[in-house]
Parts: sequence; structure tokens; C-alpha cells
Amino acid sequence: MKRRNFITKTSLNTLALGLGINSLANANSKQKTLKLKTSNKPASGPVAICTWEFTQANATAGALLDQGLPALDAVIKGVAVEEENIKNTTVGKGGSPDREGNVTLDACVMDHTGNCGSVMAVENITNVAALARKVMEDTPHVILAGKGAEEFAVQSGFTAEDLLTPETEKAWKEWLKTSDYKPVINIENHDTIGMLGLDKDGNISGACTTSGLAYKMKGRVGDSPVIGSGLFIDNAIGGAAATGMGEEVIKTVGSFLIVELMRNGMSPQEACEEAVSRIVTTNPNHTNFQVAYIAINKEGETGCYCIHPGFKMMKYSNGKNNPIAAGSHLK
Ligand code: SD4
Repeated sequence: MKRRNFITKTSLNTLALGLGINSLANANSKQKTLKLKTSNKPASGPVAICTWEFTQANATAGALLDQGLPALDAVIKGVAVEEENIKNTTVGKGGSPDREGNVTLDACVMDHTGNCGSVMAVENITNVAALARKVMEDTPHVILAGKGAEEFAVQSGFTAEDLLTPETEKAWKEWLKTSDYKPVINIENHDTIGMLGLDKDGNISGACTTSGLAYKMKGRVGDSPVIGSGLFIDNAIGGAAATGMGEEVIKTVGSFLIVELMRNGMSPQEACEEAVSRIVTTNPNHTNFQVAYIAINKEGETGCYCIHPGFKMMKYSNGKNNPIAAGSHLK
């Protein structure tokens, strides 16, 4: 029997208070009867959701789920569409570099068994979500960073290639003239891709992949490859993924928080709203940065929410792939 089957309302309250997470304790008071099935065919059929309007990526994952592929395969193939899209300056090849001109990528994956893999600050490898899966499946570790991750990639058959394109190099050189580091809110509609898939067997997996914030400090890693922050899956409950200012997501362990809030009875939408609320109530500077969340539960219900207007989630279900404009804390 899985450990979570023993987690009682009382122990969750103790955990919440011990962590100073009072509203988790409050949420716990409206805890619904938990459904702890690890595999149930979703009434909704397969569902894929992803951050931003990555139409093609989400359609790819959705079609693969409809064909019966496991969620992990589908989401990794889905996000690869953006990793390989050199016009997308925030993911994979063609991603914006750090302030020294190095393109460094972050990614993670998590599957329905609770297994996960992550790579941080990797150079010269395009498909870093697939690389994170390799770390998960072929090493005794969860995270590989920097040179070690790149060497492991090459040993595993990934092709090393320059990720800086003439366009991103030109933009970086232009940026150097002022060197003004100021992440732009909603750097419009092509941003970190976090994707969650619910497959025909009712299993949930996810992937998150990014080049991080443009012109970040050398060595900076955001939330996207941090399990629990950029992505978290608990196949008994659901999954969540984040985009936006990674530092703020990490401070509130946003994706893990959303899954725990769903465990305690919230819908995916309510949980995303509560996770945004944790950030805005503690950080008056939230008017200057964006954070957005997406979430799915075992029934295939989904939610999304953000700080600033302008964020969209893609949702594929029943053969249809549509953008959904997220509600926002600021209007
Ligand atoms: C990061 N969360 O590195 C990523 C970047 C991102 O919208 O999602 N930007 O902090």
C-alpha cells in the first residue's frame, strides 16, 4: 500500500502548522473524501494542457495521448516541438542566452509512479526534457547539472549543437549596450513550456523545459527544473506546472502546493488561485513580475491562474485543442 494511503487529516494539519502553512491547514478543514485510485480510466478521456499558446506542442501531445501513448511519452514529444522551434526565444534551441552569451537550458519530468529527473544549466543540447527522462531512467540520480549533464547527454546519444542563433546573438549584443536586467512580463505568448498529460489509463505525467530568464546571471537556475516548483505530479491526485518569475515560484514551492491543495479538496482552478495568492500576499513587488500556474486532477478537470492578465493555457481534450485565457489577480 502506498504511503499516502496512511496520511490522515490530522497528520496533514500537523505538517501544515509545522511548516507555518496556515492556509493549508484551513484548506484541510474542507477536505473531501479522497479518491486514492492510482489508475482509473478518466471520464474525460485523455487530456493535455500546457502553459502559453503553444498550439502545435499541445496538439502533438494530445494526438499521441488519443493514440494510447503513455502520458510521459506524449508530454516529452509535445514539449520537444518548442525545444526545436528556433523562433521561440525562451525554450530550447534559439533560447535567449545569459548575460555572458551562453544558452543554458533547464528541464524536468515526473511520471505517474512518482519518479522524476531533472537537468540544470545544460549547454549545447536541445531536447533537455528527453535528457531529464534519461537521468530519471538511466542513472541512480534525480538531477544532473552543467557539464556533467551535457557529457551524459552526448554519451546517451544526444547531438551537441550550438543553441545560440544569429537572431538571439544579435539581440544579446543589443542588450549588452545597456545591460539592463529586467525580465519582461508576458514576453509574449512564447515562454517556458510546462505540460501535463492524462492518458487513456488515467495516469498523469508532466514535463517542463526552458532557457530561463533572458540575460540571467551565469549559473542562474529557475524553478522549471526544480521538482515541486516548476512541476509536480502525484498520480493519486493530479499535477501542476508553473511559468514566470522562477524565484517566486521556488519560494512558495508552487506546483507541490497546488497538488497538496487539490489533495485537500480544492479544484485545480481553486488551487491555482490559492498558489498565486500566496505570492501576492507576501510580496508587494508582485506588480513587477508574472507567475502563472496550470493544473489537472485525476478526473481531467483543469485550471489556470496568473498574477498579470495575458497568460493563456492550451487545453486538448476530446480531439479539440483550444487556448484558455487565465483569470488574473491584477485586472
Ligand atoms: C524561470 N520560470 O527560469 C522560468 C522562466 C519562465 O516565463 O517561465 N518565464 O524562472
